[in-house]
Amino acid sequence: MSKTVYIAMSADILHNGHINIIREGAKLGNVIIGLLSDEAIATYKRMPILPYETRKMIFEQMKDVSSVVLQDELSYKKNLLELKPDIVLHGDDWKTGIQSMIRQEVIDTLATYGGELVEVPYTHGVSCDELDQKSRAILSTPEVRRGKLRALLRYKPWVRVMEASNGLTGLICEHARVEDEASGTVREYDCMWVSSLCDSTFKGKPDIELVDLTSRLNTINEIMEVTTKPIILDGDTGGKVEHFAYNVRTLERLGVSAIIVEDKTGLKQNSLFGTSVEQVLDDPHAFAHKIRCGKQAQTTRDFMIFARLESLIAGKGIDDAMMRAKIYLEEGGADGIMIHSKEKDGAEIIEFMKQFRAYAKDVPVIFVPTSYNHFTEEELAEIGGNIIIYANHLLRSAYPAMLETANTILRCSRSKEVDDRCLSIKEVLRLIPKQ
Ligand code: SPV
Ligand code: MG
Repeated sequence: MSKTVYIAMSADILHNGHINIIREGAKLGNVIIGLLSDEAIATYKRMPILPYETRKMIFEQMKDVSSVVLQDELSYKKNLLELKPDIVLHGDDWKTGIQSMIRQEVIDTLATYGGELVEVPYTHGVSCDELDQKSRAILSTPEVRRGKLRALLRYKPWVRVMEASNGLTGLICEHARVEDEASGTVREYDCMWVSSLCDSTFKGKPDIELVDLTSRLNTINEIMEVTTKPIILDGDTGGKVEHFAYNVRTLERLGVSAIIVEDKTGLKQNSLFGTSVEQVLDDPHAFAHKIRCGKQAQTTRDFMIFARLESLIAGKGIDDAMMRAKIYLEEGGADGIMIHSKEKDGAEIIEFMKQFRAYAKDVPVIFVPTSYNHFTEEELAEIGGNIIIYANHLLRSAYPAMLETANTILRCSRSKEVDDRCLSIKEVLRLIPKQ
């Protein structure tokens, strides 16, 4: 009887390396492809371009493939114990690096029933990074980019978002990555937040809706030119209802995934001032009407409008926030809410979420934990957060570093003393890759 050969793959971009390994597998027996789910792929790299069902169909057409099964996590263990294949086949490139833990688990699992690991030489000349680079043009088209936030909400336990305020900070959001060897996964930012506070501050202006939409669109364009990740726009109050409907269409056309609008009126002040400045909340029904007009104006299913609740910022309490949340969702048709708070202990967020989750189990909720920053992402997700935004941390860390450099040069009448904490010119020149 033929042996069974298990090969796990994500194969979002199919290349000759995949074909080679399937061919090798077919020489050894009947090939079972353990095809990674979209969720599993999203945990270790970007979201797949092709959904699971499409990738499955492609493999099912291959003559060297006997069957395709779902592998819904990076770990092979569950499938191996269930299917007990005689052989697991893999390229020999996983002996070192973050995949080595997964390899060890495969070896240990195979040992429990006498299975065998066969490793074949990795197909050189195939660079996934290069293929990924080539696919960037597709990934950054408005159609593809726009739908990514909804997909992330489906696939990820929470969506991690970082502030991007220009091309350079956009590149940081795009490329920052930390490998977690223990789980064999890679951590990246999923999405970018175009903050009104940071966009204004980088321009030397106050955060009072003075930087107009045309200027904000320039920022978005700058970021889009060099990135592929989805964008959430901080839409301030959303402006006049009549303008909001137009602006939603513009954003949608550009490929922005979502806008968050806050329920304030009059001269908008940044929320982190709290009640030390006048924070005037809009009439809840008027604000719901604004959201409704935006929802009616949009032409795709992808685009999302989040209603940002400022009750806690304005000192109006949880009951007011709950009352407004219901109106914005039920009358306005908002796709989700953002609950904002500047309390350090996070107690009011926890209390609000208890009540909100009892009312709406699945509505996406956004947190901006600038003040209550001791919570980990896991803890925030546990409370009920779906999107976690680090709203201003690149700006806030860059400014003191730049100021210190400027002052040190003044003090020393030369730049030698700051050289150690500056990027070398060589690094600067290599920082921005040619497209
Ligand atoms: C922003 O980043 O501009 C925000 C979030 O609106 S906050 O500054 O916390 O109000
Ligand atoms: Mg803002």
